[in-house]
Amino acid sequence: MEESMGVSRRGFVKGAGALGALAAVGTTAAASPALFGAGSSASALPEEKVTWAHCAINCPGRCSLRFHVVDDEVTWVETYTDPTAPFDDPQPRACLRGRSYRRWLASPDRLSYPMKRVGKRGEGKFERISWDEAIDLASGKLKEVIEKYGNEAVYIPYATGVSATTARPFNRLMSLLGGYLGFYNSYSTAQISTITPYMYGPKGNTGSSLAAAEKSELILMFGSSPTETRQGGLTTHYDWVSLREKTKAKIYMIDYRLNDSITNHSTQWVPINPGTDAALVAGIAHYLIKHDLIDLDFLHTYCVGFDEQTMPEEYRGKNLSYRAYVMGEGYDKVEKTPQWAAKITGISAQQIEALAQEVGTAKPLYVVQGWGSQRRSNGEWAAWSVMALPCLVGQVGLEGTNNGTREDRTSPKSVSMPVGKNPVGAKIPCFMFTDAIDHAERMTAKNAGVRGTDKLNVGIKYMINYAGNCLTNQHSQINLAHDILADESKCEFILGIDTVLCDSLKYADVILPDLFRFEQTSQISTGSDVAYMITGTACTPPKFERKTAYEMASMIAERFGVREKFTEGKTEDEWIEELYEQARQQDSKLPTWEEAKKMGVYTQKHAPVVSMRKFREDPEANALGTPSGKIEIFSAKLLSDTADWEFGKDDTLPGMSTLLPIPAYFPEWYGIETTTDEHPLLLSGFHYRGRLHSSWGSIPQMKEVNPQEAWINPADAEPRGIRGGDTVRVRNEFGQIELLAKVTGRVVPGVVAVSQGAWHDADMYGDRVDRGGCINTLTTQRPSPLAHGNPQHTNICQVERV
Ligand SMILES: Nc1nc2c(c(=O)[nH]1)N[C@H]1C(S)=C(S)[C@@H](COP(=O)(O)OP(=O)(O)OC[C@H]3O[C@@H](n4cnc5c(=O)[nH]c(N)nc54)[C@H](O)[C@@H]3O)O[C@H]1N2
Ligand SMILES: Nc1nc2c(c(=O)[nH]1)N[C@H]1C(S)=C(S)[C@@H](COP(=O)(O)OP(=O)(O)OC[C@H]3O[C@@H](n4cnc5c(=O)[nH]c(N)nc54)[C@H](O)[C@@H]3O)O[C@H]1N2
Ligand SMILES: [Mo]
Repeated sequence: MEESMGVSRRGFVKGAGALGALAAVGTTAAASPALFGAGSSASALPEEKVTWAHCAINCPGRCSLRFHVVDDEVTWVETYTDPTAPFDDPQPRACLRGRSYRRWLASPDRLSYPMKRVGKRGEGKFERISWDEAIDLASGKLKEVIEKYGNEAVYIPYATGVSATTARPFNRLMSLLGGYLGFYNSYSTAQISTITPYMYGPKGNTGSSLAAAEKSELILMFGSSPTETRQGGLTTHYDWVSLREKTKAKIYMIDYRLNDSITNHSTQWVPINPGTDAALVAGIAHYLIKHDLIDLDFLHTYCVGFDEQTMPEEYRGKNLSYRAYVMGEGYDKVEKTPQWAAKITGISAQQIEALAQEVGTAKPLYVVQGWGSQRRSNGEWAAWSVMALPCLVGQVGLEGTNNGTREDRTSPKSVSMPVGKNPVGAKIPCFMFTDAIDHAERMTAKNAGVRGTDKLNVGIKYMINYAGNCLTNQHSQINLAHDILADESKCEFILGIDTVLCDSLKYADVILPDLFRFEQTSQISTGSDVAYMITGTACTPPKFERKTAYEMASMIAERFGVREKFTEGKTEDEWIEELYEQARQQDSKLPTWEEAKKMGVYTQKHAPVVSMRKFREDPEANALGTPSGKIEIFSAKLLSDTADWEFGKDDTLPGMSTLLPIPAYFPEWYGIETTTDEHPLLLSGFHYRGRLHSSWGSIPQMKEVNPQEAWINPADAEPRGIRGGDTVRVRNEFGQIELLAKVTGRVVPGVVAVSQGAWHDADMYGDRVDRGGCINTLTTQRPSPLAHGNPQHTNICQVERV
């Protein structure tokens, strides 16, 4: 790569080098044409170093980066582009975000020194302190909390800002110090990950590769936008684009937005009301049953619960099957005709019938879902319904099909630094940590999904928030989160570790300034249909007083006398190399460590996977891990697991006293059927191309090209006098946000779409109006019924011009 650079580019590098240096001391640099051509005399050129690196945030496309460095300053960032590589050798090229890392790396807002809080929590007032004082404060308070409350009072919140083989140093540290309250679930997939094992068992969880859809005749994609959420040159976005080039299949995209994955292609948009996928599937099922398009052989051989014949013994004769539900014989006794589904989904009955006819006749059929339809208050049942659809027509486990879950991804073998065994057994659903700060004494296994113990003994008193913005910005109901966090008698100490003062860090008592993964040795394995691994080295030595998280954890370990146990005598670089050698022992094809560092990007091609192929071939020899060994469209286990749980009456169908044991539809609590006069519109979120959650959300150039907007249909905008570009206020019972209006037919009527992850920007000791447009000012902390997951796309609102 270095060799391929011509003189003109070197000239540019020199000029930009001066800018890089400026940026590091706090001036935002803008490219100036006068700099081009500066220093054209070759002898004056300073030496340039180029290092490999990878994006380390929570995007599946952790793409390759190349850092160009002059005089220890990053002058520009590019991505892997090898013009000599064979055409069929895809490359993990970074998107705009990755390529703009220098704006973040050298941002004037970058954290550079340890700090302690001097204002109120959430006010954002801090004062520089020494490392010694910072580590003393953090360790001293940790000791005090452990002594006074026990280890269950320490918590490491869900956080996704760093991905690498050594990304969990604080969990390792806390395991050595007697443990911490654990969590289960993720904010990404709580609902679908919880329901899938009930249906498919732990073995049948993974989907087919997207490449497997090349051979399909019909592809249905629910709640997914690979172009936006899988950006980069070698992740699902790549697979999606190449699939559309190669396949002859007709593609339907079911979304309440005409998302970026549909634009510029003849893929057909099926505009659906949010939170109603289960109703669409029931409407399709009704048509399939009426027109004899159901694959009864498949349902009777491989599944449980479609009709009476395959109901578990003790549930027979009670009209509890899925068929009984669809035909109006069981549960709510309402026939799920396409007309019924049309009223709920907003899709016309004729279109539902036409779609059902195609679903019933096209073979192979590939049904896939993202996680948009499941991050909702009825998301477990939405995800389950989409998975049931291919089963109704027997399109599972065969060439060109999928089991209705998300597409499979592959990555090369990798081994992570052991976090050790956590001596504290108690776990909470990660979404319920604010409850565990506020009223742990009321949280039990039955009402809050507490695991490992019947009830919590003590509230969270100490948090280590490393690389996450989930205390406020990415959590829900920010105004309530603020009230809970601002009360220092509840959580007594918060240690924050980040690269910028994100909203969550404003609640920290001590802040430690981290180095990015490209400022240290780092390795990551990821991929989709093509797997790849990136090995990076430090672009520059640490600047200001920033340190690695491994060093920080080692310093705290030292204060507790467990440094040796923590490090095992190894530097982080030595750990990374040793872990890599362990991975190589499992896959001898991996290059040597030296080769890996030199090549930067290593790719592995895999043949497309068809999910559940073996089960289809021999369902007895390859029985699923469900109680019946079969696919469960009715789950008795779900009923028994939750028999003594407490839940709200609108957590299920009206009049029912249990959760639904079949993939049925019931209205969301804040849904299209439950809007109010005061809040007549549905408000739903989505993941935005311009940010990774809140990451990059403060970079001015990224904000300029990706403005924070409320998408609103002209039918809703006009009566409110709202025009595109107006500033609007979106409000509900939880708060108010202000942002720009995007008046567009790309969102269904009755629904306002706001991308999640914008930086919350409110005076929390003043009017609390969030002028950053962060949707979590308007989301609820009430968890979904079964998973206790985040229903962050489920909201209602009113919109008005400011
Ligand atoms: N650019 C970018 N990429 C990302 C992220 C990011 O923040 N920015 N985040 C990453 C992470 S951590 C994750 S977990 C994934 C998230 O990936 P997903 O959860 O799949 O992303 P979402 O944008 O929430 O939802 C996908 C699509 O579902 C649609 N949708 C929402 N609700 C419904 C519904 O009820 N029914 C239907 N049919 N469609 C619905 C949305 O409009 C959206 O187009 O993305 C990852 N990739
Ligand atoms: N309303 C709504 N809310 C959502 C979602 C939604 O769909 N809707 N999606 C949810 C999902 S799926 C997820 S995964 C969560 C994600 O929530 P978070 O995990 O909080 O993700 P980010 O907002 O990207 O925050 C990552 C933090 O890590 C920091 N960071 C980046 N690089 C480094 C580093 O090298 N070192 C350190 N120490 N810090 C670093 C960033 O500055 C940022 O503050 O959000 C959830 N929140
Ligand atoms: Mo996520």
